Amino acid sequence: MPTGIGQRIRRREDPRFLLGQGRYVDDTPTENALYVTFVRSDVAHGTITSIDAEQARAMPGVQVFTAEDLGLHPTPPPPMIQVHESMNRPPLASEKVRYVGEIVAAVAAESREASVDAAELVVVDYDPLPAVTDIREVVKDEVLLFEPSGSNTCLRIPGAGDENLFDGCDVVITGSNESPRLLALPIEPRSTVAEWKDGKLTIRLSTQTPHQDKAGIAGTLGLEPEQVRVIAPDVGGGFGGKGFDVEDILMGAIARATGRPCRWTETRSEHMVAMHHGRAQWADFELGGTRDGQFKALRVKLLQDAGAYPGIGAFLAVLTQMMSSGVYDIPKIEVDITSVVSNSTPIGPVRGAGRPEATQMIERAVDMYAAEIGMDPAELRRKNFIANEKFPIQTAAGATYDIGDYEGALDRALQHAGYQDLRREQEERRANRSHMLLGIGVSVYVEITNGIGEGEFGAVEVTQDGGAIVRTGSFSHGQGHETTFAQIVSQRTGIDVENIQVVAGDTDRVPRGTGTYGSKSTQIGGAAAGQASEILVDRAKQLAADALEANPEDMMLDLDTGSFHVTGSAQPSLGWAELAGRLHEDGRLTELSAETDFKPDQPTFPFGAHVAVVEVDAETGSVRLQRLIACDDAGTLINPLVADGQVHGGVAAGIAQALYEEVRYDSEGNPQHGNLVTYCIPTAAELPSFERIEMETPTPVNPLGAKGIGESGTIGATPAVHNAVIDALSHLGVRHLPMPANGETVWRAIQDTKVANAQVRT
Ligand code: MCN
Repeated sequence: MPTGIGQRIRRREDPRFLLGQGRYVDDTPTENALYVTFVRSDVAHGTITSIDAEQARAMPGVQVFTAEDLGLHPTPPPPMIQVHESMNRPPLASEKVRYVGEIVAAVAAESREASVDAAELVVVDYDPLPAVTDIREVVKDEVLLFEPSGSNTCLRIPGAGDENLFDGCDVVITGSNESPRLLALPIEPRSTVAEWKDGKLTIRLSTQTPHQDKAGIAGTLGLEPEQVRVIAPDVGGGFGGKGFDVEDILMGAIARATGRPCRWTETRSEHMVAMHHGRAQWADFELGGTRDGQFKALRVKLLQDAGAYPGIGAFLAVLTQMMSSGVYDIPKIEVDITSVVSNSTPIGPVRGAGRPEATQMIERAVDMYAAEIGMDPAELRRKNFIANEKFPIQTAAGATYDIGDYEGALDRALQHAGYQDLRREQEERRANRSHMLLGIGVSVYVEITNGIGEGEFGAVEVTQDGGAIVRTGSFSHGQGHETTFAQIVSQRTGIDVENIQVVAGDTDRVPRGTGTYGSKSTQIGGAAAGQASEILVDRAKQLAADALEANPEDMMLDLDTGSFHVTGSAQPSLGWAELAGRLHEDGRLTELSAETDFKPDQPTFPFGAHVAVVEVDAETGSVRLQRLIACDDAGTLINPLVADGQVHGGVAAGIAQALYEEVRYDSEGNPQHGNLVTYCIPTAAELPSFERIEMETPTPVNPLGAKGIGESGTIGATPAVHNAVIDALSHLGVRHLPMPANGETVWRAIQDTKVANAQVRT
């Protein structure tokens, strides 16, 4: 009996994870291994004057590697970012350090303890230089990180500069939004085990992108791709943060230099400065339109912090630009992008990657516009939505949205929330001068998944016992592919989900792939698995027809029983196991397999509406999230239960950004977030039970009708919660709050309005 698409089955991988039976990189057994510890800069910006490793090298069994020992070349950023070559990133710093956490040396020893002790004996002397971490300062170029480049700007896409952009507008609101620098913070930190054998490097990584890592590692170590095997075992979360990085290059190089297997697992505090951070974008916006609420033009100026070395983080603002129209029909949009380097951990994707920033910007602008013209924020949204009949539509920001029903999503969310009753309660509390203020925040979002329209590999083969193995180039670092990909194959073959094994994350067992980011796995990897299943079934019909001496044209697959027979006559029939058994006897089992690459024409654009209800104590500033209603539309859901889980995790991360999390540096570039006491993440105790409303608008972009769901919750929740806190305080005159809108921020904003109001009265 197939367990097909749309069934709410429990995740098959969960018993393994919940019972502690997951196997992660650090669980890899190795014999005769060396343990590596990295010596990292504790200075944000400085010239290296000396590295003294004598004492460390004198310890028994200790080897120390500096830049000159390994002879690795600096790596340029991905091709979409063209920078001066001085901005290429050296795996080990040799002349200058540019952020706290940059690697200066690597120490290998016989045990983890010995390598940590030896690393402490490596003395690095620096001539400190002024550090810059505030991007509004960085952009002035008064302190340069890379002098030969002559500027801190690493990506510049100027806006059109139309002086008449707001002609004909009665109202133009002006505001800004900072998306604070965040951590991805997976439970499992990064870990690498590298081993050379017979001229081949086998490297186990905690990653989201095994095949891309293979290409990257081979390229930087000067190897042929077939000399590298990447294995990603179970991965304890990635949230956008895991892909091959300088540590992995170094581990491959150190294993080659020592001829021994090498292991490294980062500590939590190391992880917090060493793995790339996310967001860190500043947006100044102007939204213009008519006094009765029709938007006419949007101008946005984006300033993106790329951190110390420009990588994909510099490019994230381009995704923000692409999604800047949000769900609205805005005829004219102008976006100006500047990405800069700063003395901080490099920026990269963190769940949402560029799209939450767009939603936060436009949803804040819409709320400000509503306040300006005195219109209900939900009503103003409704008035400006892209109408359902306009899809597919290219927005003025340049994205071509596949399909949408934004009003449908908003209606469902508002109705479920009891929006009018909430507004009445808010009025009553204000009229009664209650200090427990109620805030209602709305956000309607659209995002882009499979952002650059990539394709993916998928293969299915039948095993001798009639089960199936699915090979996919996608990789699950917690999303549940072992369940949902099996469902896709089960629906098309009638093979029971329990008899379908999903193989991913080993570049020797899966020939090609792109990995997982941008919530693209289901729509391309899932679609490829589905397509391969269909090819397989066609082949199997032919083979069954041969065996039953029937006409292949007349053969059908009965999905309920998983058996082939002639249409209209249930007997004789041949099940998968019987067919596979016969082919196996003839040495032809491999004929019962199929592989394909699925490539869609374009990305997909999931959408949804979130409503947040908060209670703010006007005396203390403390904020409590009471309710979060989420209506997220990812097209056809393969497994609504898995989708629920994805939305729950995403929403928690979105709320965390709005209310709790923030990476901070002091004026000298010292990180203030070195552990989980200073970096504040919410637990279940801080969060209410989320109220999720399902909605499915299938996309025409792939045969599954599926769009991505992995990041939606994060994108929708942050602006809803942020808007809710500001809404609670709006009658006091508060128009803006920086994120995270925590007790301190809120209390200060209330005090500021009191001071301002007192000054007005005086
Ligand atoms: N799904 C579904 N129906 C759909 C879409 C998805 O049933 N229409 C299911 C999928 O089959 C899959 C899950 O939902 O089991 C997520 O699928 P998809 O939206 O295709 O996203 P990806 O699998 O490509 O996951 C990536 C995405 C990203 S980019 C980040 S970051 C992220 C995330 O998903 N990191 C996560 N979810 C995470 N979940 C966990 N537990 N841990 C992370 O690190």
